[in-house]
Amino acid sequence: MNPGHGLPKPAGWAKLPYGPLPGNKGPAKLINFAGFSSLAGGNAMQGNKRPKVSIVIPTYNERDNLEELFERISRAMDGEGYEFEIIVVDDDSPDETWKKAMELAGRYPVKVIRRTDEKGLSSAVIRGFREASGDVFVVMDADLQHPPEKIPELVRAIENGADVAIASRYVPGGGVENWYWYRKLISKGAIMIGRLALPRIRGVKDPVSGFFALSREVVENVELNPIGFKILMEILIKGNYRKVVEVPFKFGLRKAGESKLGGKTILSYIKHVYRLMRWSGELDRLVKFSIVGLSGILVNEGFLWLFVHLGLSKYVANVPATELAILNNFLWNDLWTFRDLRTAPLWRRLLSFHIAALMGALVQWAIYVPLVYLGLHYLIANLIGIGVSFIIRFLFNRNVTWG
Ligand SMILES: Nc1nc2c(ncn2[C@@H]2O[C@H](COP(=O)(O)OP(=O)(O)OP(=O)(O)O)[C@@H](O)[C@H]2O)c(=O)[nH]1
Ligand SMILES: [Mg+2]
Repeated sequence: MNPGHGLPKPAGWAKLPYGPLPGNKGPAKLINFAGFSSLAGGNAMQGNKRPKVSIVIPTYNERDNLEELFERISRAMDGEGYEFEIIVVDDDSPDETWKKAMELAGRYPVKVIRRTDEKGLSSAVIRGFREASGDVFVVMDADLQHPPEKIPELVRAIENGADVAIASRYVPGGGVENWYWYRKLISKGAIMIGRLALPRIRGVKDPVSGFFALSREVVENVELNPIGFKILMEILIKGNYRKVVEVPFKFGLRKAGESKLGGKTILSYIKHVYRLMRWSGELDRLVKFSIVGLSGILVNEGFLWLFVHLGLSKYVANVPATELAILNNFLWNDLWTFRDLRTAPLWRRLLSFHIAALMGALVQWAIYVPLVYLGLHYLIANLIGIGVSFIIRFLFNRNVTWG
């Protein structure tokens, strides 16, 4: 490999040599890509020209993995004739990963960014994007759990028209090695929550993969939030893209060093999903859905009172009262909560809404009975049932009725 593997650098980069760069200035919370220099000639994928590839690798104490990592990347990329650069974003690792990367920069096309004033996986990747001069960005871990030999396949997918190509554990042919069943369960459960709560990523099987490629345009002029560690999810919610493909891969065992992402990750993930729900307007829908639900209680009670006063039996009167409440809720959700999502025919939306209501009632009952049997106060048991039923009804309606 020759070190002068000179990639044309974007304007802002012209003066910066390969090697360590000063840390990020200022604690900007949201990193804006407006400052990106556009590439001359526009999207390289439009012509026959092969794209240049910037491989962004966040590192923290990964010193012993770097040599094999760079060697395998270079072999894979050279084998396919891709021009590429490796961008290591290191958070001033105590094991001096940055130093090792600089040493290797003589043999491989490596830019090293040593950040001393900022930490965090997502912000490291975002920083890497800012320094990248390629047409296609690839993000991967340093610990060889992401096989570098997959990179050409991901880049090819972009060349063939995808905007984002994900190395996915959860499409046929993909998988994880040596994970305990509970780690698999947590991983899949977390993904399910994300896909249900954020309909834009509903079709993506592995939206939290740390190994993926994207064309530069996907994140150009997009404000990505550097908090959190699932940068792909952030990109999939906020990015400019149409087509996502998933390429199967086997998530291997870490080669050397130790894991940085431990137990705090679940809570941090839930917070991230919440932030993205807020950003994408899904949280607003949830609030509207709740308000409509409360109005339904009033309608239900009101009609129950009316029917009983008109002489209907108390045992029967709650049936039409409930149905009227369901119709009330449907109307307001259709006109307000999900106004922009009325694509299915009215009869299907109405039917689907009733199915959700029925499912909610069954779930509420199925939670109430055993909890009361186990000795919980019946009012509390009912409240838990209502809560779970509410979530199920919201998710079903959001993803099916107005999906
Ligand atoms: N720059 C930077 N890199 C980080 C940070 N945390 C983790 N990384 C890197 O991000 C990648 C993923 O972290 P890992 O610890 O391997 O996470 P993981 O793959 O989920 O966990 P294991 O399966 O145990 O390896 C690795 O290359 C880490 O070195 C961070 O705060 N800053
Ligand atoms: Mg790892």
